[in-house]
Amino acid sequence: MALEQTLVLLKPDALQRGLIGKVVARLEERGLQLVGLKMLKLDAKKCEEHYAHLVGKPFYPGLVSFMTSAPIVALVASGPEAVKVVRDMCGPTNARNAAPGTIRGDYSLSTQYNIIHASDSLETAHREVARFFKKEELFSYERALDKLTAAADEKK
Ligand code: IDP
Ligand code: MG
Repeated sequence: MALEQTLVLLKPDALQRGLIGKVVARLEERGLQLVGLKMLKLDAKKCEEHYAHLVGKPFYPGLVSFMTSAPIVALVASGPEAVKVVRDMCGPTNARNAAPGTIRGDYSLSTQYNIIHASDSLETAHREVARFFKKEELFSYERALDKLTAAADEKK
């Protein structure tokens, strides 16, 4: 098991619906460490870079207009197997298929307005963290509670 960093975006629907605090709290309560956090407005170019795998899909123009409609909150969460842990906390893309207890399953009924983005692999996470955060915007610090979030050999 390895300590990983993953990129999370709290989408415009999360901001508009007043859910930023709740979603961030879930990540913190799970034990994940916030190592970067900011608000920004996506432009069409950055949206295209981030969602390059979806350009050309019929819903892509709607996705760009949604993602650029209001600010988003970007954060980097760190923890053992953080990429998988956070993806599992999100639930599947179509929130109607997401189990209760997941973020999408508790807060969304939509495939597009599904509250949260999270990196889908370690390789993607490296690229996505670098896309949204400069090195000096990421912090390394110790928390007293980290002695209890997982055993030391789970966080090497
Ligand atoms: P993911 O966010 O679960 O990783 P992706 O397939 O990477 O899902 O899609 C990125 C985002 O594009 C989704 O979170 C959602 O906002 C939007 N999206 C994906 N598929 C659809 C669709 O079929 N209709 C509308 N929006 C979609
Ligand atoms: Mg994705």
